[in-house]
Amino acid sequence: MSLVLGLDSSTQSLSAVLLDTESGAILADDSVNFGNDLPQFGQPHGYDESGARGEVHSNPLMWLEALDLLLGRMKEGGVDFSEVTAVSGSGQQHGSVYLGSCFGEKLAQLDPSSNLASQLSGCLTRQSSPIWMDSSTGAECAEIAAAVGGNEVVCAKSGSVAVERFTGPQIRKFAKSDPAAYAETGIIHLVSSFFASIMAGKNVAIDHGDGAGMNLMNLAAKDWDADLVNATADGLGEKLPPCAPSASKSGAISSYFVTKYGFSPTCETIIWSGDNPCSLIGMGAASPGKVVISLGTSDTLFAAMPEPRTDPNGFGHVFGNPAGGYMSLICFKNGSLAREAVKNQFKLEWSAFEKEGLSKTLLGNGGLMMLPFYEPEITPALDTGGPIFSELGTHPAEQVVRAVLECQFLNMRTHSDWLGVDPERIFITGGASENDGIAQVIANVFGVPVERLDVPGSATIGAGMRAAHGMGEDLSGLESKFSRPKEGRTIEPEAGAKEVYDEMIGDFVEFLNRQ
Ligand code: XUL
Repeated sequence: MSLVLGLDSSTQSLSAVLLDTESGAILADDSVNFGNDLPQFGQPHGYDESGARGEVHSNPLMWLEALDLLLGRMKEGGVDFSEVTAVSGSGQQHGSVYLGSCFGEKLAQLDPSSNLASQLSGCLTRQSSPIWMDSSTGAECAEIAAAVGGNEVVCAKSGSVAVERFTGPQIRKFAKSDPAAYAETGIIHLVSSFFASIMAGKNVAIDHGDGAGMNLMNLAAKDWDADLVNATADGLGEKLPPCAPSASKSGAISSYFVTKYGFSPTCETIIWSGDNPCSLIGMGAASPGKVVISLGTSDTLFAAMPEPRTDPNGFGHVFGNPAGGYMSLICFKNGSLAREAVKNQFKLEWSAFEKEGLSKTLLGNGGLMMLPFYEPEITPALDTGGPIFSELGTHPAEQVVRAVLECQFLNMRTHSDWLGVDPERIFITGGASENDGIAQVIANVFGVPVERLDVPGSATIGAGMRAAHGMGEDLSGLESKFSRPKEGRTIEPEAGAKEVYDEMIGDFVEFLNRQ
């Protein structure tokens, strides 16, 4: 038996899986939902909903409280952590945590008779953490781009144009709006490296997968880019942890976890990565050839890339692939956000959502299209939300359901063209991937079969697989154990669908460009 633990700190929850990498068994899994389990923080969906002008921040103390709650609950439930050989994790990408220089010392002396949040709260130099949903840094993006010679330069260096939710522009905004607190900040972590540091009991590196989502890392050099760092904020070079390959070991687990939860003092920690790079691993898509669509709060489309190729329109990103090389990623903010808005508008259940919308309407929805952006969108960049229909008037539930789904995936198809990949199959993951109706629309719009994997959460599983990979286990062996398609759940495109959507996509792009 060889046990590894994978953790995943996402927007709405912190989850864990315990994997036996010899047998391929998932021995335990559990999750703490920030809203339901930690209502005292007043962040029902994992972030402060009162932010103005596009600001979306979370409370990092809530994440720490969740870690103690999750491990305590698993231990009480009978999980024996003493056999775990390695731990790694996945963090929501781009979010950042601002800490004083005391953080490293505090980590080395954590008292297991108390909890993480109360012992580390004094280290925060910024009480809240901007997360990926934040869209408040338009001015800072423009300033960074101008300072280095334009967005083409930012994109060629970092793999993405300057992006509002990315960490560099977020850091610049903090340095401008609160220079005193910025000056007091000794180290800035990503969500991933913050948790990884807590597990290791010392400050640890940012991996190449998540580091590429900051507009600060030079993709070719896989290190901080001096021009981008200097353009972002004064003295930033001294406040960033180093960059390192995703499989790097960071030493034995902190004694806090040994005493409190029964981990072995020899349990190794592997640095964490971002949720999309971890999902790439969990989906078994570390080598080029598979396209993955993850259906979560946001929807993302990603694939491994042998060579970095950048999006000429500036919406797509290139990150480090935790297995080595690169991956592409395109993020659509109105994923479940839009599907839920329609579900709630017509008071539907998910099962009815599928039946209501898809069995009563025809492929192509009789020409009715919708811009399915209930909130400001990332791809394409739109500052205001609110759905727009191609035809005036009120539309019944079944037509709106079909419109939101067809147009979400037409939007995804048109904005992933630049990848130059013609997938033979698409692998889907995330909460909504269980819904056959949604999977059918994806198969129809892309004209290829859609597969689901037999895993409960690809980022969490991917984090566990990365822990084993960091200990020297072969990734392809791990993929054959943990990333297997679910039997009998393949969805084939319906007859005639490809022709309908090949024709409709031109009309959709025209409709989009008219707005
Ligand atoms: C990717 C992105 C989101 C977050 C969600 O660039 O912003 O997918 O990673 O946690």
